[in-house]
Amino acid sequence: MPDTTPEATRAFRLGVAGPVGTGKSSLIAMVCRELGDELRLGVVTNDIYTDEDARMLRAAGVLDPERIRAVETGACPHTAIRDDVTANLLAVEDLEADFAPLDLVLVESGGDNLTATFSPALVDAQVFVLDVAGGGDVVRKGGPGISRADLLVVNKTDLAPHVGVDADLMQVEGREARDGGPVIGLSRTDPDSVAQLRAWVLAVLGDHRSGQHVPVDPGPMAPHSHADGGTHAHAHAHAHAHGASGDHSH
Ligand SMILES: Nc1nc2c(ncn2[C@@H]2O[C@H](COP(=O)(O)OP(=O)(O)O)[C@@H](O)[C@H]2O)c(=O)[nH]1
Ligand SMILES: [Mg+2]
Repeated sequence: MPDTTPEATRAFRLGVAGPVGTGKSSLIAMVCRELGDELRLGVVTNDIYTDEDARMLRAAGVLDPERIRAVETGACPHTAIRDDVTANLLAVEDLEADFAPLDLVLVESGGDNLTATFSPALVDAQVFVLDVAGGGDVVRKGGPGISRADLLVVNKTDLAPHVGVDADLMQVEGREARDGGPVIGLSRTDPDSVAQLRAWVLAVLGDHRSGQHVPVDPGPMAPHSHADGGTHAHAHAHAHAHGASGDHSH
């Protein structure tokens, strides 16, 4: 082990949150593919009872499988990224120690909830991922991740015409909800959008390294969805659709 200070081995930790199926694992695979040659990367996934996300990412072949670790969160994935981050911190620190020095560790949330956010004790910055298939009104329903994550991604813009959603309008509404904060409309089929994501990651990493990046807490799960019938119904529709499909590919 080289004699390095904790600072020297401390990677930039980037959380990726958002509802199940919006494309968090795919976005992480994309970042690994785009930046794996120039950055030393690690990934931590959070799943309720399995290591499905970690296995999907290992199978994608975008990163040395050893650099992808799974945390099994039990029933409450949002707790493991927000209220008791111990298991996640240990996984991140193990990765950083095993592969020191790392530049970037990506942490995928379990995605059980529209309003789950990461604690700033776990990540330095966070991306919140929505997709057009979740419905054009989901941005307006809001939540701390949508309004205050470091980046909002409106994913799968290629699907917009098929699901009758205006992806541009979703992005406009996202910027309004975020007081002009960054929003990227993303699709793996749109190289310009992939380049925008890549540039954003490099910019925030640069800010982190130069001490200009200030971690922001988006705030706890808002008194949002369970107080508000509309949002409540939406969140559960999402979960049920996923469960009913029997698709565990998230
Ligand atoms: N059409 C389309 N599908 C995508 C895109 N990104 C991801 N997906 C698909 O969305 C589904 C869920 O993706 P996944 O990354 O597992 O979502 P997660 O549950 O948020 O991690 C998978 O079938 C992906 O192939 C995209 O840009 N366009
Ligand atoms: Mg996933």
